[in-house]
Amino acid sequence: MYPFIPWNFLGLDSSETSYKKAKFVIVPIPYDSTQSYRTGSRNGPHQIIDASRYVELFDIESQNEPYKKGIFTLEEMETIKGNPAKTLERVRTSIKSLLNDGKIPVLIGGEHTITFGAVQAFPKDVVVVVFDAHADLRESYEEDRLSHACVMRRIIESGRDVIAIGVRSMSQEEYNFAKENTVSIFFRETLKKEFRQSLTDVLSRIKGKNVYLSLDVDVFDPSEAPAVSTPEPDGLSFGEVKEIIREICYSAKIVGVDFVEVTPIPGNNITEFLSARILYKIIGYVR
Ligand SMILES: [Mn+2]
Repeated sequence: MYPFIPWNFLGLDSSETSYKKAKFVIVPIPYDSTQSYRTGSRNGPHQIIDASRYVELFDIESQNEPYKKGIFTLEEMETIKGNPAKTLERVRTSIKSLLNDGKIPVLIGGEHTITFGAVQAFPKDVVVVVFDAHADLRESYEEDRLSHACVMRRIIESGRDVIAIGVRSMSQEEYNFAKENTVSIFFRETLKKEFRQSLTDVLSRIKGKNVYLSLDVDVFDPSEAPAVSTPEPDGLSFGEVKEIIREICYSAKIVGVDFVEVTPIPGNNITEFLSARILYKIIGYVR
């Protein structure tokens, strides 16, 4: 037992957090190396965990305290800034060891590249549901195949299914690739016009399956989550994302989660608090 309250997600007392009893393990990965526009997502994990300490433990929607399912926070992972391949291998082996212990890993990034490392720790039948303003389907970006802008392409090539939600920006090359490979993309525009039908379609694809949830914070509207590298206008609201995630958690078996690309703006903590809130909602929804 710690002699003091350790720094952890939600600021839980040491008596309320143990690795052995935890269902969820928070994995902070302060990695950014290929981020292209505004950089600094390496500071995301620390800032999100800091914000989480001010999130109310009681959840009005479920009328209980979801942290009682058991949450343990790991120390920040040591990453290798200039070497995505080695960093991803480190992520993969860490996640693998958590899975061997029967845990649900909850990664906090860092840039989106880490998702590729994490997903490789899961069997090929896992469906990756990604919330993102971008398709991340490029063959390479700035001559780097392990750029954050290529992460979903690498995951598809690894033989895993990807469902992308909230996309509102992509290149011609990505559009063609998505068409040729029948990648399931639920565009922002479609979600706006046919929210109910889109949700039904998403659920029919993941029902009863093992799902890995990946959230790029830029899926949200920049007015709700400004601390992102590339603030694409016309994003999803907190309420919309929450509703889709809730229904996914109720229909599928969530085996892993990540939340990436928060790029803190000094003096503005809106995004970090929203991030902590949605992560706690997900922990509450997972069965
Ligand atoms: Mn993105």
